Amino acid sequence: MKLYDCQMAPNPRRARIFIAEKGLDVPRQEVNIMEGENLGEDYLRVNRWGMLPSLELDDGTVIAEAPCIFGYIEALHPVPNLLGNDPKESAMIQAWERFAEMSGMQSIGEFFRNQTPALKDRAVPGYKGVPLIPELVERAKKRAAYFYDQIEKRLGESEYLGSGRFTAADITALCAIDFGNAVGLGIPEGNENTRRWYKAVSERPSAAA
Ligand SMILES: N[C@@H](CCC(=O)N[C@@H](CS)C(=O)NCC(=O)O)C(=O)O
Repeated sequence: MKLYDCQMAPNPRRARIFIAEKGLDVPRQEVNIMEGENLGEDYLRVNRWGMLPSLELDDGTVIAEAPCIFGYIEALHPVPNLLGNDPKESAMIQAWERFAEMSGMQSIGEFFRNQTPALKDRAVPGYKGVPLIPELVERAKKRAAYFYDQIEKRLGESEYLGSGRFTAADITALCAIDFGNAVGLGIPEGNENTRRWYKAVSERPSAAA
């Protein structure tokens, strides 16, 4: 197995943390997104969507999309469980994991990309020719505020996001929030449930991945 990775990008980190939680050692190959290496011929032969992370299996099969990588690894290495022990828990973890990506990761990505000149014709991940729309920066702030508000409420009723224990939902939310911290869209003042949770998940050894 090989993980196509980009050390500074938040979505590949989801896969790295998941792999670390499983105690696995998977070789990695760095792909430089800021320099557009992911849109070059070599990487497009690996992943036609030009996205990271990708997990290449020994038979050459390539699995794209972090949640699909999670599912594959969990099926092979079920312990420790990160995707749910029964249908209800699995569904809740999946719902919060998807929310963390689609509301958290994507709004923070929209905020970052639409004001970053280095990505001027790459406002959407995975391809070129999409111009920045500066007005989207303000909209992204509202989307991110909604994300932070929702997880604050959820973490007031549950110790972790998807379940009462650490799971894949927490991994994706942590990666989204650290991306937010890096670009100036971190946890709002007063969101104490989120801060309590953030401290706990950040202290796990896997967070260094
Ligand atoms: N839904 C995807 C999101 C992956 C994604 O957006 N990855 C970003 C890096 S954080 C990427 O590949 N960007 C390519 C680009 O900016 O061209 C997943 O779950 O893996």
